Amino acid sequence: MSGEAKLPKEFLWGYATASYQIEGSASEGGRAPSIWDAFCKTPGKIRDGSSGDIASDSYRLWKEDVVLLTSYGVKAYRFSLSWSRIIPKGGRNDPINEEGIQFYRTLLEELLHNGIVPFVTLHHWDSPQGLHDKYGGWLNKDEIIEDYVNYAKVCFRAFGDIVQNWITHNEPWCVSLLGYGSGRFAPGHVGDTEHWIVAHNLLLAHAYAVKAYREEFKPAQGGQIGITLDCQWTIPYDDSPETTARALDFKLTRFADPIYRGQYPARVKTIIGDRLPEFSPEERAIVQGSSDFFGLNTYTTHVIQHDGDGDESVGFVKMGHTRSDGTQLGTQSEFDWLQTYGPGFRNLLNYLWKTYQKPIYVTENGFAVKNENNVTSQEAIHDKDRAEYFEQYTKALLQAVTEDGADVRGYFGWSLLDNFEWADGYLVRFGVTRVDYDTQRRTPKDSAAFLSKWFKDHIHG
Ligand code: GBH
Repeated sequence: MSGEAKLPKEFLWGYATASYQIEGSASEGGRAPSIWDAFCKTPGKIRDGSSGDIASDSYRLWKEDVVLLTSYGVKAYRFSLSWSRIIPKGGRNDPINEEGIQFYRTLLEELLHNGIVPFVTLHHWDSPQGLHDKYGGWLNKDEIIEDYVNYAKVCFRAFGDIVQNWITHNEPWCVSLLGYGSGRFAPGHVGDTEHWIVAHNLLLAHAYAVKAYREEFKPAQGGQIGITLDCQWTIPYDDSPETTARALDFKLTRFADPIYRGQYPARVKTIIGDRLPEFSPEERAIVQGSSDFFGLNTYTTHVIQHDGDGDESVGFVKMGHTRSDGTQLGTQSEFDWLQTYGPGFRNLLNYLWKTYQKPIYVTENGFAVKNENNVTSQEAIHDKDRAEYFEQYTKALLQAVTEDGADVRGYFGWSLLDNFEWADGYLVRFGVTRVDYDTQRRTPKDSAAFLSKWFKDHIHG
């Protein structure tokens, strides 16, 4: 392999975070509860009984976060805005919280001052509880679209002069399926029809926000806007192209095809029938072409098998991580679903580039070291398995770009900090920076040093 291969000079790399996972100060600065605040208070929902009330304390320690980012030499930082910090009650006629606007404005200015390009996510799962109470949140098509577009416009107006990269939603698959299907995530609704409605409404809200940006803000502000979808690469357990296609359709194509091609995939329509909502011709025209780039969150590869008695919502596909010859894909993480397997990342980038022909930003990629929560901070900072993961995934990234020609323009490691890992509370850590939750002290781990050096060496000067 040539030691010469490098990413283009403009390539952006950095870390990603999300408001509810890092900010804390849940009742400070005029913020009102999101659906995650309410969900965390429901007994049994969060494995360690915790919440994001304090999290990594970034609402107070945001300056330290920027110092860390600067010390890591990143070029970009992806974070999310808390809707209920900006419009506490959430709705289009509800008051805007100037303290919330000011908080993000100051953070953005500090990032720019340090030469760090912000990527701003509008919705990383923490929609206002007030809207859920009032009309069912994401289930109520007409109300939520208007309220979301209003919120988006408030953000474009407040920050658009200094933000050039917008992401509408993080992982609509998780919001719909886990929030309104299995109920593992907020708001904890269980059912087999509603999550299709929520997914549909998320697509529409995204598309109308993009339309508003393009018509009312982009001419003066000139930024780009898109959505982030989550997808893992798959390897069939036994040879079955139909299972592979079905797995992809139910995970990714059901969001990507409406956005990039204007329609739901046929396989999904056949199986879900009239429980799958339809786009009116006017809606279809707005949804199609509604993303300037492909925002991709990806963590691992799954070994998949047809499972006729299994879960319809994922296309009757069973996910595993052991091949039919008994071998495992790679190093096991703290999570069952996550193993290290770099070649799958290269395949996925190639597949997405060939299929959708949109510039790709990898908006999340990362690893949870097994038992990392059970060791001292001194031990945890030597996160060998995470560094090995990043070594494999950056190698795959470089190959996809320089050997295969995939148009990948950015890469964000998940995550800058250890943080609140949703239903797993503080038991699972993804940070390249150790957070001691007693003192909120931040300590760089070895994986942070690895990525800093790797990108320094592999981006053209
Ligand atoms: C990301 O989702 C999130 O964007 C981020 O906020 C989070 O901290 C990070 O992952 C690490 O988990 O067994 O049915 O619950 C990645 C997509 C969604 C993959 C949940 C694993 C578990 C499926 N993940 N999924 S289930």
